[in-house]
Amino acid sequence: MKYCLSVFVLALALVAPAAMTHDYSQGPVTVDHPWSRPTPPGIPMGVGYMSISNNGSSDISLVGAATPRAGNVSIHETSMHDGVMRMAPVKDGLPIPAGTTVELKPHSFHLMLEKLESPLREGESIPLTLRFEGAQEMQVELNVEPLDGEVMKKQSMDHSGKEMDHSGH
Ligand SMILES: [Cu+2]
Repeated sequence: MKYCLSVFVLALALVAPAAMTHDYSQGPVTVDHPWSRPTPPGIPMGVGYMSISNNGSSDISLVGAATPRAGNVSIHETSMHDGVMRMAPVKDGLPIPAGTTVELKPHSFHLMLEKLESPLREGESIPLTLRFEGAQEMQVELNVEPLDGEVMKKQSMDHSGKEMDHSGH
């Protein structure tokens, strides 16, 4: 048992840094680790996660995004109301005040890649254009990361369940 655990930890240590490290900087903006999840066939929606830092002295907003892989990309926020998880489009852009970092992550802000023309597959890099108010547009790539391990599998099942009833993710 102990042996298995240490092999698992070692494997994580070897694999994680390569998969986790990629960032983009342009002017005052740094986008760290843009990533996505593989999508099951027949589900035309995917997600986009990343953290965006504004190292400048004036506020900016993320106002839109686009990728050739999806018909439309929306900025969403997932929130809890009376114990029910919901998501809603972020109106007027996602503010990133000067000197702060905003994380797009599961159960929080995220990009929705809508009208996917083909499933997102593990290992792919999805080109993505981020449009800002107060900063120049940026090109990044979403790494489609594997759903490996029990915790990830469970999250992914939760995720698709919620996606089906459109109550959030
Ligand atoms: Cu969403």
